[in-house]
Amino acid sequence: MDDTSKRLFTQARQVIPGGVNSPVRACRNVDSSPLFIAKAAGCRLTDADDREYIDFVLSWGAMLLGHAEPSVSAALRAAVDRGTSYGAPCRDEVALAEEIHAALPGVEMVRMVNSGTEAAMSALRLARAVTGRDKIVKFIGCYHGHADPFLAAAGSGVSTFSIPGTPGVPAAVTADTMLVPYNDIRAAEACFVTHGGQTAAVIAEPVAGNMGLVPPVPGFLEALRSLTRTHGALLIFDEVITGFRVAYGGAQTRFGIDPDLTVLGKIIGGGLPVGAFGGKKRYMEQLAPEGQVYQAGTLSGNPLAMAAGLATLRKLKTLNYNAIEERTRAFAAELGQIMRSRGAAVQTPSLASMFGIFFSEKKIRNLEDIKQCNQALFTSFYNQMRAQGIYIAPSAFETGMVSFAHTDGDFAKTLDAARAVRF
Ligand code: KE4
Repeated sequence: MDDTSKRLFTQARQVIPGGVNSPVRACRNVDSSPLFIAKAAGCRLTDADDREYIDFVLSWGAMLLGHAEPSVSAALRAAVDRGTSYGAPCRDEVALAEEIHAALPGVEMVRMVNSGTEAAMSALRLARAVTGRDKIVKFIGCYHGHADPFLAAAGSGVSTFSIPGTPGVPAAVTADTMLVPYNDIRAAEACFVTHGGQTAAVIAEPVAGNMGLVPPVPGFLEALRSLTRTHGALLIFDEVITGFRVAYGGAQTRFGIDPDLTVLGKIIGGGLPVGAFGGKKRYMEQLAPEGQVYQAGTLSGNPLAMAAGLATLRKLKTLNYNAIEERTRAFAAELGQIMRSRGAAVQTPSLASMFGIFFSEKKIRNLEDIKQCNQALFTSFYNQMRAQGIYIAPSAFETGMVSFAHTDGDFAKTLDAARAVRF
């Protein structure tokens, strides 16, 4: 069935570690192997064996419009004919920065980079420079990319492989990273009791998406804002997933919180490699060449990436976020009902166009809860759904993503596939 993918995977493993360029894609956590994708359009992927799948991964959230969206593809085709990289400023960098500021007013200035990792790493450096402090508070199960300071107990790939930290990261680097359970404001406060004067920042996914979908409990984000203000630390919102997804203005607009710094990625690149970090002008102006904090990148502000990102945001601005939220909610609720009617204890929370699938009796609040979930059931569900042409994330620690390209027919086909699953 997946002969070409299997052959390509064997070939890939000769020249690429694990046969993949990012660990979670290897599908090891669900006892499977990766499909090699030949093309994508709308919410559909076509693999190397010409089989089609309904895609609920969407390049880990980047493709909110769906794949090969016409206005994005047209913008990219036009941009290619103007050259692919200048290493100098271009008009679209300014336009995208202005578009981001207009959508997220708290982001007064923004610097483009090439990945979420680079954005989070740079935001942390800036926060440490601005405060003159070294320690940070990070939430267990949140993932901010693979820069050393964050790999103390990251979610996503590391959590999937249950590696608490990773070889190659010096203990001295993670010694300044204080880890607390997500949604546990008391634990975050305790960090400040012991290290308040040394803490540069609290970094959080305002809606956790790297341990499955875990929304903030009421008051959690507000408490982080007040705690950081009280102690002179910066609040960094990692909106790589939530930015332009949970609202056009991101989680900070949806929840009415004004972070000091914001990390962005995925959607703002329209599928091209883009990250960004931004925030209050008084902080951002401390970045070189204006200030002393060094940060740089050959391909930062790349014209193709800017064109794709701009076209994406301009299209998203015209779309109805309430409608996709309601469609995702109804779909996730019915998916959960179908699975429960077939004897599986499952939670299928949703928020905006994100949904979770947790094989658990209880509501999920943090990574510990998720580690109690039935991994075997998730693995079985994943493989039975993939065999029916439904492509969900190959890890219980990832989040389901819906695009504006998903139709009622796609949801119906997916729910029919769930009805055929044997638990
Ligand atoms: P990248 O360096 O992968 O562009 O972004 C890192 C990152 C930062 N912050 C958040 C909240 C993120 O979700 C991510 C990356 N997300 C994972 C999947 N949840 C990327 C998938 C992968 O590692 O292959």
